[in-house]
Amino acid sequence: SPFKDLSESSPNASLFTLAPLPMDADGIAQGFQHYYAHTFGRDRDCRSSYYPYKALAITLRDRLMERWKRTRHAHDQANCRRTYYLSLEFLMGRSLSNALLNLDLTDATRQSLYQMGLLYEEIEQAEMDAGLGNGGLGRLAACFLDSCATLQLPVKGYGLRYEYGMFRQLIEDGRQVEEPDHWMRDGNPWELERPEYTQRIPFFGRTEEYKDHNGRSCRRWVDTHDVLAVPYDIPIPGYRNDTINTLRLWSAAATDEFDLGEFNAGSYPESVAAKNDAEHITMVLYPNDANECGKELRLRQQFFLASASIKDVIREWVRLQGRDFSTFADKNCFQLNDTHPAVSVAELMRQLMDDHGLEWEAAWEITSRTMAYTNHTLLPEALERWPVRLFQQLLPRILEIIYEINARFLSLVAARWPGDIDRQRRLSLIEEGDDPQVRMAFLAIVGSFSVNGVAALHSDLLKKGLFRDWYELWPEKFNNKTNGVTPRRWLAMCNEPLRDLLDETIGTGWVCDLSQLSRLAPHADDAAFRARWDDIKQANKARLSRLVASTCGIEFPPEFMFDVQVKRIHEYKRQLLNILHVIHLYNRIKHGDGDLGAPRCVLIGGKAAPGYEMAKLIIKLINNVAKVVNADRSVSERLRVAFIPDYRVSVMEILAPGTDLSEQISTAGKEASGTGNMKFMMNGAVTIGTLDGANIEIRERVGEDNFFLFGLTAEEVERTRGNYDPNGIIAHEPALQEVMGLLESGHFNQFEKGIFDPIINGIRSPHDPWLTAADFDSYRRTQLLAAETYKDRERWLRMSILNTAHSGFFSSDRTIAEYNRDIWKLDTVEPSPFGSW
Ligand code: B1H
Repeated sequence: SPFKDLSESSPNASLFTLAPLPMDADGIAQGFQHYYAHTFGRDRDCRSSYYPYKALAITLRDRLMERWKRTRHAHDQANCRRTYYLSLEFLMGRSLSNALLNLDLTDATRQSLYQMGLLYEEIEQAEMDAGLGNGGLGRLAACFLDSCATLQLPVKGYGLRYEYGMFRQLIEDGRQVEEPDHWMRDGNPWELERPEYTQRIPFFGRTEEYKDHNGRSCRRWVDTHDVLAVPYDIPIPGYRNDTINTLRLWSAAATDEFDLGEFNAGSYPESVAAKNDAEHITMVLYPNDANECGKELRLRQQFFLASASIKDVIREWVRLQGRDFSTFADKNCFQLNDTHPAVSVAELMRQLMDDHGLEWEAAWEITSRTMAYTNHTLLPEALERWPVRLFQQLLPRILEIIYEINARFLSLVAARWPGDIDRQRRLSLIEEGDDPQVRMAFLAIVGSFSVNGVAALHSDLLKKGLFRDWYELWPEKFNNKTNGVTPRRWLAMCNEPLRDLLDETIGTGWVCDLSQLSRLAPHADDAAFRARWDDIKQANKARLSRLVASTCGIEFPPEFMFDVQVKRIHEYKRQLLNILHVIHLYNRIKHGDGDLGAPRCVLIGGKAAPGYEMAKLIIKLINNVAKVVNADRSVSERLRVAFIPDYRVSVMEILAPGTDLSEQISTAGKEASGTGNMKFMMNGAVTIGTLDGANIEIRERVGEDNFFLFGLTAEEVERTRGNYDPNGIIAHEPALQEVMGLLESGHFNQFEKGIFDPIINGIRSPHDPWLTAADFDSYRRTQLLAAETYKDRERWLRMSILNTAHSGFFSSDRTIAEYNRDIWKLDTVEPSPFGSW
């Protein structure tokens, strides 16, 4: 192995007596020029922005590196309790601007680049988004890492290093076309390969009984096909505090063993090529937001993450503490980001018993005091279940352990509710039937000491609905942690003009204590302050407008109201309701109705899962409506519509600051929380929304006068089920009837006859679970109110300021402080001083 220890005589010590790197413009320029000219060999003829980006990234990584080692050293020294955030998704976006902001190097870097004749704004654009997530759940993980580092909590993220992230979305003839996102093709300057910490992950094979050296009978997993897990570390900088935490991403690689049979039969190339299979595990992110896919490769990914991460944690444990696991649960906590890594419950049991010789009871005591589970959705189609036969084949030892967990658990249920067979069936980890399934959420609950939802309403609905039996059994496990977003990326970084105004008005403390934004509230009554607020919003709208012009070819006049809905395309999120309202406005304008409030630009963006036909059809409808509206001169002076392709983190950084009206219009009870709603609010957008997810808490904080509420409540939605009559509603509401008339006449698909029939039938179906027709009228009226309010400039500016002022609660710093207070119970750790290791 190339990783053996150096001999004792090696001059190791002097390697680490480096002076800290300079943190000023000259120092940055020096580092930059060195990498640009010497490492990448660029000269005058090179015009590409990619090499300046890479040279700058490595210059910064050097400065992260020294702090990173100091943080790691401090964690080891403190022998502190730690948390591991296990997630199949980390939607990091770009890292350059974030590193600059958190290291306080933004101004120095701009200046030194400028002196070298380069524009930072251009170089920044060369970085590809790290799109290793679908949407809210993945971006939440990224915000949480930022907050943990900023709060100096010893938390490490564990995920997968997908070669291909979230697909790139093109729009061709109004339809979504997917392209692979080979985001690492030109390298990733932020990662550090750690081959010395490679792990072996078992798959397939069989289990057998054997006697250990004490004559005790044990079980083991044999004849496995192993895959290597190679870790790559990404630095996670805290905000100006010298703490750098770690995100460790696993990459799959083949072992160096050959199938000797094939090898000896002379098929050397074939047997080497067969190794490809192993590397496929981390090839691609599954693009199914809130939708379970049930593919074997996905289960492989889940076990690969769980097994490699747990092995890594146990390796560190043994290095620092030896083989005594008696205090393991006091020092370690795994937070499961939904059920995707839930197989960790059984895998930790397996490693403790099979690899480290613990008895069942001791292993279970540790596991069930170590795991904590966050649920992110109530949608039945997103609840993970895996066929028992798949487990049997791929992970036979894990299935055995799940059966044993279930048997012991069901006897507990039988003791508590004697004879209640139906309850045992309801609570069983195994769903019986022709093709029995493992219920992953139940495995996560049994094995965890904490179960939380992601907004107040969602956590409540979990207790009353989906997990009702479990709540009755273990009420003390259940808690709520309302989501948040990081104010560094989502305010300080993406909205520089507003950041400067905030600094000037209330000081700089808000960046790490967002509740201080409340001190803005009195300024809402100050006309001069409102004028400055207005200027900033207009500048941000102009920037958004340039983006829309360049990506969609449509002009958005900044004096119009900017009405934005960006999120994954899903029926429950009701982009359809939005576009029906657009059709309604179009219809009113065509009929010469002048009473529509302010003119508006409607922007919609988001990706549809590639196999989700209805979602793809909704994209097509949006684009077709946009085409008709924008082409009609008599309409486009009042209304414009665009679909922004390839919506992603770096696009939201431009959209959130430039938005006036934030669309959060899901069917009540369906959106667990939402987090885009919080980003818009922080940047001074006013929300039009239903009483769903975190919208409820947003409205509570900003006050009902500063929120445009419409639609049925979650309870009313439930009560409507079974006696819903959309056709009756349509017949009694002329506005909706006219909209349906236009749709049904083929007005938006003149040369594509019938293509929107599935949408029309959905709206008219008494079984439409999303109740689009039921909420239309309320939505239409509330939209009218918003457009009228927008015309009252001073009133609107007040609302905008108050939205920012009351958004402090939605900082992920607050969320993480609550996770820590109630679940993790970690102490903060300061990095060791320079040169102390
Ligand atoms: C959320 C998911 C999700 N909930 C399955 N569930 C996935 C489910 O690839 N998969 O199989 C991927 C993602 N994502 C979102 O989580 C909720 O819909 C939002 O309401 C919430 O804000 C977000 C963060 O909690």
